[in-house]
Amino acid sequence: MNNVSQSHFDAVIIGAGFGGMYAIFKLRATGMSVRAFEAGTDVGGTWYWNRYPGARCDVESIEYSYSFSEELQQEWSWSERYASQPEILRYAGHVADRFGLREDIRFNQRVLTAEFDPAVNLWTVRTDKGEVATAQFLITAAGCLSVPRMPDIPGRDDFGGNLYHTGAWPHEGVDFTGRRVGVIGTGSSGIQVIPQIAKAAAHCTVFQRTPNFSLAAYNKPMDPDLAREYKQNYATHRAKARHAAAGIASHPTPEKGAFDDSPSEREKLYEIGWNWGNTGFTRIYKDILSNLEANDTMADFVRRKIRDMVKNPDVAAMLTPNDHPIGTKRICLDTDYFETYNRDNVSLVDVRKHPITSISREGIHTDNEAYPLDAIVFATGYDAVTGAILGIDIRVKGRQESLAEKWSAGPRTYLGLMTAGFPNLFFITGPGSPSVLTNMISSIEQHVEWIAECLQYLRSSSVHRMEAQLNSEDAWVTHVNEVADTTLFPRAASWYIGANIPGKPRVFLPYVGGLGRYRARCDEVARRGYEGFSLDETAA
Ligand code: NA7
Repeated sequence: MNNVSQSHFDAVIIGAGFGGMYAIFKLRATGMSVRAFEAGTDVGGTWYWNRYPGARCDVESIEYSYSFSEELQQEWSWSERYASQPEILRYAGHVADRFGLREDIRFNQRVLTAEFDPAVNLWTVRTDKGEVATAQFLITAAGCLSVPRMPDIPGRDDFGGNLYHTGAWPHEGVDFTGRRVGVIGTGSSGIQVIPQIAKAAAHCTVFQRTPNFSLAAYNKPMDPDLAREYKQNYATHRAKARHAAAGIASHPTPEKGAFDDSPSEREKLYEIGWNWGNTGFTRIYKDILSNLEANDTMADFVRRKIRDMVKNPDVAAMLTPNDHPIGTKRICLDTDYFETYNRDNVSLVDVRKHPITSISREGIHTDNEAYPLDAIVFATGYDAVTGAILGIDIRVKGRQESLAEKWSAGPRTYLGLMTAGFPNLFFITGPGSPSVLTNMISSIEQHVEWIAECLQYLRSSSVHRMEAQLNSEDAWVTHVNEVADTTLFPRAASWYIGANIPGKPRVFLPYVGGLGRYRARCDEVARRGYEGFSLDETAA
């Protein structure tokens, strides 16, 4: 089969990360033939590419795993509270082996184009290796954080040392011993990689544009009692996660607002929350992400923690976030991040004050200084949520606009699952769905299960073509924005809103209403015979 250059399937899946893998499993289980294309040489998606030292999940490992197989969740054991990238990649490989997923995946093939022919109700997908596949259904599982972004700094490619991006890390690893390393970016990736680089390098210079809120993860070996308890009660924990806002069972569902407690009671709760070491910290009170004054009480608490951890008060001030409410950029979880700035071999450069002007053969230049370097690490993020989808030329025969053209002012979807005018095309964790605001695996499972059920319904009712209706799409886009506007999220210039990419439309990309509420809506739509979608029974 490996040499076949054209073939037909019920569904083609783009990507073999956690979304694509589960889609293969689930659709196959319903009797469909599938073919997945994956640009990497193995499964794992984001966890395949992000091999930088310190890469670790910010959802507790016990929850960051598939729930669809009782045998799988009983037999797999995590070694740490927060799993490291190598362990998550081993888990992905284990799942692929256990369910024989690799036989339906073409690795090392990047999908370049996909075209739907309405005359025959078929998608034709072409890859960079010349393989062509046709399918009635096309499912993108290309990842929300899978297109690394390296800013175009003048002279970048003239640099005489090595350039790295955290999201495309060399598989053989990098030895920073004795080297002068510059790191650009202090988002989750920068905050994880900087302490690791600092331990090895002769000197680590961090180029920071925006300081971020980060909580100590208090990572540790897996507590055997917790693991045992989870395995005994997985059904209960998973059910809770499925209906939780972030798809995480351990997150609190607070009833009180921050001002329902006295300042000292708040302080006590924040201290407990801090020592918990979990992103659920921002859910201690129900109004942290919607009321700026409430948010300030929590932000101030974390700012004080930063001042306590960083010995040099000037450096502490530079590291203190003050341009966005806490939680409105993805909150980071770290191991020794702030303490790393107490090391003699680490220095911090404020590039908002003194912007990077160029990179030369020798190193990085700001408007007031030159920093000679042997290596530069870009921890500068991704073209998030839409980048991977729009990296593929997606078209419908006879329709003038490509998907990229349709979305030129921002993505438009109905439920984040489909977009009007592009029949039989489904997005897993697409824009307009909770995706990156949740435990991705919870969101992936919800989408894959909804899509698999939908495809079964279409087949059993002889529907050959399905697409989102324009008016339901318009209403959903309005709803996504309205819900975002009831929160503090739009106040941050974050990748959630496309602000990290010059020229990217500023549209709030994920659905902030919570996974539980979103799931109920999707289920209701299905129960009503896929309300808001057009179902066409005409056979091609
Ligand atoms: P992020 O969160 O997008 O962070 C990127 C960082 O890089 C952020 O600090 C940016 O500063 C900085 N950046 C980007 N471009 C530049 C330039 N040109 N100059 C200086 N600094 C720059 O990406 P991550 O990989 O850390 O995390 C992505 C997600 O992965 C994370 O949220 C988790 O969900 C996992 P800025 O804030 O834009 O001023």
